[in-house]
Amino acid sequence: MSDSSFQRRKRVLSGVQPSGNLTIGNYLGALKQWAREQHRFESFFCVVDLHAITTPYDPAVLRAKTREVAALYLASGIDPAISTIFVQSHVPAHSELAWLLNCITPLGWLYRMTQFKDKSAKQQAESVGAGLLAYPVLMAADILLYQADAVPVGDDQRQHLEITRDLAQRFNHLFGETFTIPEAMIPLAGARIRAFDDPTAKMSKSEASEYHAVHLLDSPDKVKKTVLRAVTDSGREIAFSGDPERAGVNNLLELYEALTGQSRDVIEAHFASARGYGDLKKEVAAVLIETLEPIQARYRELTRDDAYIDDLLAEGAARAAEVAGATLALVHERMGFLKARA
Ligand code: AQP
Repeated sequence: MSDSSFQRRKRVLSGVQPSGNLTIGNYLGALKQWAREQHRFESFFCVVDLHAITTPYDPAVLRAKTREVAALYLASGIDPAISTIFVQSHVPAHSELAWLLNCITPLGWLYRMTQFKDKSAKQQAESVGAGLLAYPVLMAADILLYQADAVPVGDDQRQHLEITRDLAQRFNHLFGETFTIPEAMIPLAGARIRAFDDPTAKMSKSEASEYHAVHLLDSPDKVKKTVLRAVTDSGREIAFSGDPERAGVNNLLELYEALTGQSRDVIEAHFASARGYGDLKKEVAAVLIETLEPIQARYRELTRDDAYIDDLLAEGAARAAEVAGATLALVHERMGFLKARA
């Protein structure tokens, strides 16, 4: 081990946009692994509100969802005594570094991003903002400011992690070693939960259709209704499968796998005697309800007092600003900005 490995614990940074009601996909792809990994890594988790304004939004909803998402981090097991939780816009270094990185980002890299193509296709061409195109640059700034070694995310963020690594390498090449090159940390199970009403699509919190997703704050009744309506196929066999025709059943099984932690063999054996997809749906709904119950109870407790969350976020922003400020100062020096006189 080199001397430098003793200098600091490995770091993670990740975030979720306050752009809707958090889904079970956000929990399994992100929050659940954050809670697990916070014991191994020095952890920074932010509510990425600056990302949430890259598509049309309502300011009052953004404000309310920002606090809600922070409370859901805590309710999902993020411990503020060991992890730093903060709101992205409370640390101006994120916007500043994003601008600096924008200036060294080839446009071609951004036009290739799947998320930009998908999200811009859902809007009128003239209403697509430059921010949606530059979204991955802001995400790179979030990660690189903290010199993060790893970024725990769902599978859909793989491409954005690649561009972050490319940008860090480009910067280091142009201006000298500055940024740590981060690795994506993708969970083995639950990395890409699909929509209940369309298993060809990823489950997304900003999708409005009623039976698209299970949300972390849904009532047991709503969870049951959504899962029982899940689109499947006309077969009967309950087995994991990569066949696109069977994506609905496979999604239910992957959910069951990620929620219970059981192996695929054990799960298939368990459902071998089921009478049909109805049995599978009932059991998936039951484990979902069981998973959400303690999260919701804790959420209700935490949100009795907004001041508690706001105080934690203020403390988190101060800690985050220290780390981010040090990186930004180094970036300024490397890029040749004249230092302001104190
Ligand atoms: N369906 C999913 N399965 C597994 N992981 C998922 N994530 C999102 N959807 C799934 C992970 O959750 C984190 C939150 O990401 P985000 O809020 O920055 O944006 P996103 O990836 O675009 O997530 P959504 O829910 O689809 O948000 P909207 O609808 O606002 O765009 C990430 O780690 C992501 O991988």
